[in-house]
Amino acid sequence: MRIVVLTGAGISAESGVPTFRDADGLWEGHRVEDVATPAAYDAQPAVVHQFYDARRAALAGVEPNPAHLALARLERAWGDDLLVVTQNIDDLHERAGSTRVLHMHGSLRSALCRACGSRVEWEGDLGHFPPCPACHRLELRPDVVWFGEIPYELDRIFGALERADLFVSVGTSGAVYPAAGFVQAAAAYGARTLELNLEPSEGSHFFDEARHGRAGELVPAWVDELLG
Ligand code: BV8
Repeated sequence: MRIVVLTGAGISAESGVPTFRDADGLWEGHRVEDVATPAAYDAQPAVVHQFYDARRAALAGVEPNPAHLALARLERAWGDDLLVVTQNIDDLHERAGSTRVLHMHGSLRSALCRACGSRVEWEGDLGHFPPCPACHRLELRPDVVWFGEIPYELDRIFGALERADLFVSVGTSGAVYPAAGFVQAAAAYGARTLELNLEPSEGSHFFDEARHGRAGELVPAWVDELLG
């Protein structure tokens, strides 16, 4: 059975990574358009870097939780028939042991040069505008997909949705497109669809089945069922 799992901020909430919609959510204090759009970066790159440098630094203080670990366990049993597509820019899936992960909105662990287009793994801050290792221009930006930009890996994602027998959505509010439309695409290709979320998402009615609760409990229980 080929499975595609879409994850959002809710899967990292129990690790201490703030979600976007929580009261103290990520956007709190920052208007989305002030930190997560190309226009914001052009207007005030230092503010945008401060936002992402803080999130990158915070990765050192968080660990994968049972939901991330359960998906890594499932991958060891399911192999290539499991693909994780994440909207998250944290590295908790990989640190849990998952290897088949597509970061459709980019990653905090990567920098993108606006001058030469090269990508480089990045640990520290970008706010001091370090030179690009390839072209030496001071044009490195966070390698994340901002609003109005085209998400990464869409061809591979839609290819996997087309072949999927089961589509599972974990910890996402279903508010941001094109990710929020994947459930309908998967269903149209004949896949069964399951939502695992703290509360009904905006697209909850599109799913065949929905289980509501904490990902740290729901995901391990679901994986145990599959691995029987
Ligand atoms: C694009 C990276 C063109 C940066 C992000 C159609 C209709 C309307 C609008 C649009 C549309 N199509 C496009 C748009 C515009 C826009 C959009 O969707 N706007 C929204 C606001 C209406 N989309 C875009 O601009 C996209 N680009 O469309 O390009 C295109 C597209 C396709 C093909 C060709 C051209 C680009 C969007 C990407 C933006 N970048 N992130 C960064 O992270 O800083 S989006 C960012 O916000 C996240 O990556 C994520 O995608 C989204 C947040 O959503 P969630 O992850 O779901 O988090 P949230 O806090 O909302 O919800 C958490 C959920 O978890 C909740 O339901 C909660 O109940 C639950 N939860 C909490 N705790 C737990 C839990 N669940 C379980 N256990 C728990 N413990």
